[in-house]
Amino acid sequence: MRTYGHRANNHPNAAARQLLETIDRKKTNLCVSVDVTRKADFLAIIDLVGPFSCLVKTHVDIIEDFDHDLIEQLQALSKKHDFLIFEDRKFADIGNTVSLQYSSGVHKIASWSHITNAHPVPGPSIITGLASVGKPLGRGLLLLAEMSTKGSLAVGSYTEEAVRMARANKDFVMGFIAQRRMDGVGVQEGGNSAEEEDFLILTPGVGLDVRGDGMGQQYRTPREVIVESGCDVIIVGRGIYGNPKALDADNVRRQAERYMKEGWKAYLERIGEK
Ligand code: S5P
Repeated sequence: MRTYGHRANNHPNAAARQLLETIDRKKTNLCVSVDVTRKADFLAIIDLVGPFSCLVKTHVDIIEDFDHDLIEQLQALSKKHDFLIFEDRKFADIGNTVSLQYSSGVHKIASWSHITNAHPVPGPSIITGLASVGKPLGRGLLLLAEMSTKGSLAVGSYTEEAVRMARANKDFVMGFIAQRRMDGVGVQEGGNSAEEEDFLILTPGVGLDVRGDGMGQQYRTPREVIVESGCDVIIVGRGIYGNPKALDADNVRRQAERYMKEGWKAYLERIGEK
């Protein structure tokens, strides 16, 4: 199993390279998902978890007092703590519509988010639409090949088609939101193996203390995700910041460090350097 550093040196996708370099430099494969509705809480949590993260995942459409200053502060924190930004927009429309949703509106996602994601449900045209905006900016796209939720429909041939769509668009698609490595998935008999592809696998549904949230979310441990399923980045939200109505700064910092250490320990085990 190759190291993050080795993969960074060889990756054809600029955003993937940047993420792998950040992981290698900071020795963390933790992405913190910050799903809170107040700008002040959002920025405070990111300032606390930034030192432990390679990537910060946002849902800016849930923030009640969103404004342009929030983006400026987010970008300043990204520089201060050396992490990338991933707006978890989950685009799912026709090419023309997603290109407008990605570039325009209140949020102007493409102008500040290094990475975003899309559901493959509309077919390859969703990648064409998003790439028309994101590729000239050096952005990267993740396809949702699987989901962490109970009863997800993103399984079987849907997942296989998602991987084929990615293979046909490697210049912009850098990897997947998925629950396991996708090497060889969807490769037809007699077809090329997945040898020269290196899709990054970013995996949500990660928690050390509980197995679910009562609303369909399912949690696995960093070890299950990184060692057993061969994923690259753990995405952790509530396991780190807890209840946003009762934020405890010391605990947020402690939990971020805890998940960072667990994620890195699992990676070292995977590459055989335990
Ligand atoms: O399959 C998925 C895909 C995503 S991007 N399952 C998920 O949970 N997510 C996102 O990861 C979800 O939108 C949320 O922002 C985060 C998980 O948050 P947590 O609080 O359950 O760790």
